[in-house]
Amino acid sequence: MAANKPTPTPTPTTPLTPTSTEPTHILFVGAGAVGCFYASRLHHPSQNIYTSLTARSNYSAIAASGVVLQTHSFGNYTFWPYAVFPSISAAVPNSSTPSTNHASSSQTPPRHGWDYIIVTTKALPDRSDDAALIAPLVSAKSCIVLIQNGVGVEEPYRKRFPQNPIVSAVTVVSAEQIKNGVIRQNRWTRISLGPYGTGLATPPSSTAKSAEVVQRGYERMEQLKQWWNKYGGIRDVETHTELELQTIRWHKLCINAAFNPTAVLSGGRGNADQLTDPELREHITGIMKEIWSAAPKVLGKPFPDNLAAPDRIIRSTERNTGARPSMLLDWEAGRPMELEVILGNPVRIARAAGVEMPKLQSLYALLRSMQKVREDKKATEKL
Ligand SMILES: NC(=O)c1ccc[n+]([C@@H]2O[C@H](COP(=O)([O-])OP(=O)(O)OC[C@H]3O[C@@H](n4cnc5c(N)ncnc54)[C@H](OP(=O)(O)O)[C@@H]3O)[C@@H](O)[C@H]2O)c1
Ligand SMILES: *[C@@H]1O[C@H](CO)[C@@H](O)[C@H](O)[C@H]1NC(C)=O
Ligand SMILES: *[C@@H]1O[C@H](CO)[C@@H](O)[C@H](O)[C@H]1NC(C)=O
Ligand SMILES: CC(=O)N[C@H]1CO[C@H](CO)[C@@H](O)[C@@H]1O
Repeated sequence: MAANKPTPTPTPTTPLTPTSTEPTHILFVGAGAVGCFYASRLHHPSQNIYTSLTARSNYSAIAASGVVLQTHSFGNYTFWPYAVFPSISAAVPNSSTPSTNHASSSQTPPRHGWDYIIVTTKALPDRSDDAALIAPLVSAKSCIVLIQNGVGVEEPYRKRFPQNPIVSAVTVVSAEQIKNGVIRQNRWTRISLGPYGTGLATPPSSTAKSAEVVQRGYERMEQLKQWWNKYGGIRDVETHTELELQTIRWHKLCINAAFNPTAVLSGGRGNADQLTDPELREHITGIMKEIWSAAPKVLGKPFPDNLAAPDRIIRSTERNTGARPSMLLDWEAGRPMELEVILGNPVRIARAAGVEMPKLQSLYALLRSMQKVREDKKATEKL
């Protein structure tokens, strides 16, 4: 890291391996279940790769004891990030607010900025503009990575950061924060990555500039894949084109837009349990079919054969008894639900492409109203 002036030498120097050059600094924004799990597999000081976290309600727990991971795939271990920050502003390079690290109480953000900013908050565009929140962290060299459910999550970042590479990511991990700073990974590790260009409204090849940004997205994505895979032991890191990744996002809606809203509206039933009720089963199948028919029209590309069709999703869900979707847990805990990215955005994006999604629209309208009525009631009680 020290800026040693190279001594002039008449012979060409041996090419440096990537690990012997500048350190790579990666910041996860949102130290929840997904963030802590993937961050812990990406911190490799021996390879000059340093991963830091911004935490919020669990800051003091992580600052004091690190992140305790109980994993199905890698056993139990404690992850000590390079640095943990109590807020986004504390992680701004050259900011004066000190952060905490177990080795040093004056850990500061990297002077030369963040190479990767990986957003693992819940996607709640109706509550906070996370692209605006991270803006002070982003410099010319930053690649923005979004590991979140839903569709349309990238658009606010692309608008705000037209020149930065963006990698869009979908994970099927099953993980939860069982208490502050303690993350349990129940099963699965797969993460699918794809670069994000201009969005689907504009063809990716529209300008040389956008093609160049996508190209840089590819390069940064390959790097991440290698680190997670080679050093982090995650075997199923998959890389895709921009359009393929969007197909995967829409495909995952067949699960998230079907079972999650239904869990809340059916009075709290888990995914497999919903399928034991014939009327609910028909309703779930109808949602999946709606997505199955709409997505190819929106994306201009059919679902590839390797993605499970609705009947296969239903069969595998039946076997996974006991699973309760995150939207239900959020509703029960009085937290906002990811309604916009799982229901609102698909309805709006499809409509813009001339496709109506009446089943999703009904779920969206009902849940949004339920949430609003409850929050209005809470606000009145407080007065
Ligand atoms: N968990 C899974 O198994 C799973 C699987 C697939 C996909 N996903 C998706 O992955 C995304 C992340 O989910 P998750 O389960 O990891 O959620 P989570 O456990 O709730 O983690 C989100 C974290 O972000 C923090 N946060 C939010 N806004 C912040 C801010 N402005 N500054 C600092 N921290 C902030 C939250 O802090 P507070 O605690 O203070 O609110 C929380 O610790 C979601 O889109 C989810 O749908 C999750
Ligand atoms: C990890 O910790 C949990 C909780 O303490 C325990 O039940 C489990 O057996 C541990 N797993 C391993 C592999 O040690
Ligand atoms: C932080 O400050 C150093 C020295 O003043 C400067 O070289 C560096 O570019 C700054 N980093 C950022 C991200 O502004
Ligand atoms: C909101 C919340 O759960 N905050 C917790 C964050 O972590 C500290 C330390 O474990 C707890 O004391 C807080 O209650």
